[in-house]
Amino acid sequence: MSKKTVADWQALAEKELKTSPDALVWNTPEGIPVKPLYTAEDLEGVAHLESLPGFKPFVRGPRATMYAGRPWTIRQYAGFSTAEESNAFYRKALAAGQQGVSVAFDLATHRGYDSDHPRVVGDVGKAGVAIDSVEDMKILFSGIPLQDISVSMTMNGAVIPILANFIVTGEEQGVSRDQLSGTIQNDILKEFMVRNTYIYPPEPSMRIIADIIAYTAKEMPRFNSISISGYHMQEAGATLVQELAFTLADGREYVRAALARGLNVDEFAGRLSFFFAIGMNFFMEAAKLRAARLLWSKIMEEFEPKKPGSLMLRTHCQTSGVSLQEQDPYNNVIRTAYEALSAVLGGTQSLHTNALDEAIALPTEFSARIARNTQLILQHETGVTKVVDPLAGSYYVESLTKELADKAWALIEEVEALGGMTKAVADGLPKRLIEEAATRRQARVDRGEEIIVGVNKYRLENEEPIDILDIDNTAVRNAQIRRLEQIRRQRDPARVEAALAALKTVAETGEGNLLEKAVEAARARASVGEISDAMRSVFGDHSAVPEVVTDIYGAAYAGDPEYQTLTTRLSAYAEATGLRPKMLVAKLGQDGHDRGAKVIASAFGDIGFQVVAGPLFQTPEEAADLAVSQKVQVVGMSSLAAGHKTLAPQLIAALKERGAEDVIVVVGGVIPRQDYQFLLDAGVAAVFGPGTNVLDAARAILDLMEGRRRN
Ligand code: 3CP
Repeated sequence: MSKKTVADWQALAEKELKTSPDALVWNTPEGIPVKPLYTAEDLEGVAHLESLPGFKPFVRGPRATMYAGRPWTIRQYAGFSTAEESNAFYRKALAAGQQGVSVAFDLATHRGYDSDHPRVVGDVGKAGVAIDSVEDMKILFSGIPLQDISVSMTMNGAVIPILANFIVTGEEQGVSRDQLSGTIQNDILKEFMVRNTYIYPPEPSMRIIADIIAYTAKEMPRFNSISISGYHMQEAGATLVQELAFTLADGREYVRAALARGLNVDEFAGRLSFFFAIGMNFFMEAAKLRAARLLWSKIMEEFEPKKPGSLMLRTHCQTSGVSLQEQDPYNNVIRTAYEALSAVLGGTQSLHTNALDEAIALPTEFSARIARNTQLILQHETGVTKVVDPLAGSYYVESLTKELADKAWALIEEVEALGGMTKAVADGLPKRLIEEAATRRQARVDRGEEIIVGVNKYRLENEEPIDILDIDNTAVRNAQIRRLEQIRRQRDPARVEAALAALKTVAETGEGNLLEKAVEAARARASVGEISDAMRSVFGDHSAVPEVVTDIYGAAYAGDPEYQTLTTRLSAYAEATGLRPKMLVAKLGQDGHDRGAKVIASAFGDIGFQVVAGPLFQTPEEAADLAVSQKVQVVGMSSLAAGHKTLAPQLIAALKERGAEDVIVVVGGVIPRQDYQFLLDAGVAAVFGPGTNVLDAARAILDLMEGRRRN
């Protein structure tokens, strides 16, 4: 029998399909045409195929034996309410098989505010644990031996006081700095791009990072100084190529910052770590991790390190938060399991699997158990740990690895041409590209081109609400305020003042290390807010100007009759009233998750609304002032960090106080069904939860406006 060729297959496929198999090519959002068949021909000339795990360029994994030698770390991100409650949660999780701790801080802490600050009333203890001082941190890790359990802390804004508190907590537990193991996220560039929990402007923020790398390189050899994160980019809507390219370009920028600080590359490079999202594109996500390792070793070669470990990309992964759905939520268990397998096949070092209810609330004990067990079952029951890099040699995966690497490299070069990532971020290119990708995706989902089971297809008629965790934010805040007052009574004010003054001097002069001085201040029991403010008084606050992309959502709907009906109705409204409908998209409190707000602002603008994109971090009163001065008819409040029950009523009251009770208030974002009635009773006109089709929301808002006009 003669050997069959690809041409033979083409002919057979054409017969089967009655058209060219080219019709089966799937054009991914990355611009990668995925063919129905890959063969040895696709791998001709692919250089990385010959490599072995543990050796550069590490495509096949950073360790020689990978999970056969030691499985990845099961590291679930968690934290809520008070330090006491979070500590109890961690201890239970560790006893039930979790292997490392990962702390979620509340947004007040992220942004360097103590719990008693008036700007954070709706945020304390909500989306993470409230930490105001060493005393809270000591409770958080009580009974958790910090020399044995590695701790990840997702902190970027208030990174100096939090790391200082962690070091002092270790000291007071009898664990010296050099024994502490773990990771601090400390990745500010992506905050300016997508996550928005920054405090200071870019330049001093980059200095903070260099100071932390310098301090940990010298004092904390087991500690990873940074977790260079693409996760939030994918969550904000980035394609995998964008996630890969911008993350690695960020990494390169941090290396340059540390070198500029006078460090030798081998002193710190081995303790740089990474963090990626793993979404539903199963093979491409695994290939992404392989491509990331390949590209990072290429980038690091430029700096001519001597140690092989300096070329090695080690990463944490988290299954995709945006892939979770509110509708038919048990589907999320299935999604997360596939994503977890993909992360493991890609060779992650550490993994968080999302809980099924994480699209709407913090995990309950029940949902957290399922999430943890998803990994335990992978580790103990499936056999996937036994063989290193089992996807190696797959025509498809190897080809994807190369294609992703090539495409990401082209984008990395584009960033380089702009002068590196700090400049590219200032120029706004990455943010713009990500927001365009997010808006395109929303249009694909709304149009049913991208299927989400239980959301835009196979939707259930009736959904039973599931039990979710609700935090009594007022009780947490009161408890935190009591402890802050106690600390202030017990500490030596002169010692605190001197430590804060010394920190301020280092900030002003650029001489010395900010973290070293903050450790002194933390020992003296200066609070997170006070340490942050000492630096704020020198560095100032960063404030971003909200920009909105245009003509992406509308373009996807070109010629669509439903879309046209809506735009015609809007024009008719404008003609009848002499006003184009005007809406303020408001973000209140310290919630910086603005993908939803940006997509809405962009899509509504295309549909025909005049949109005012409000700045981040407004108080309800500030948003009401803006609504009045801009004469909007509607305020759309976007809430993704659970502050809605506090903030929406305050917004409505503030509008009333300003005589603007006729302004329609709608709330969108991560709002549990259980809270809808509360919000409606408080005067909210409509609630748009996760999975809302944007056209449906626009139609509903127009109905409300027309209804008001008639009455
Ligand atoms: C590993 N080791 C091995 C092997 N594999 N030894 C022998 N044989 C092997 N096969 C060793 C390692 O060298 C290391 O020791 C130790 O075992 C631990 O392994 P590791 O791979 O370093 O794993 P881990 O300590 O878990 O560290 C993983 C990384 C770390 C490096 C990725 O940075 C990390 O844990 N990151 C987590 C970040 C995180 O959780 N972020 C949460 C974001 P040595 O150390 O002695 O070398 S949550 C954000 C959510 C969204 C939001 O922001 O709101």
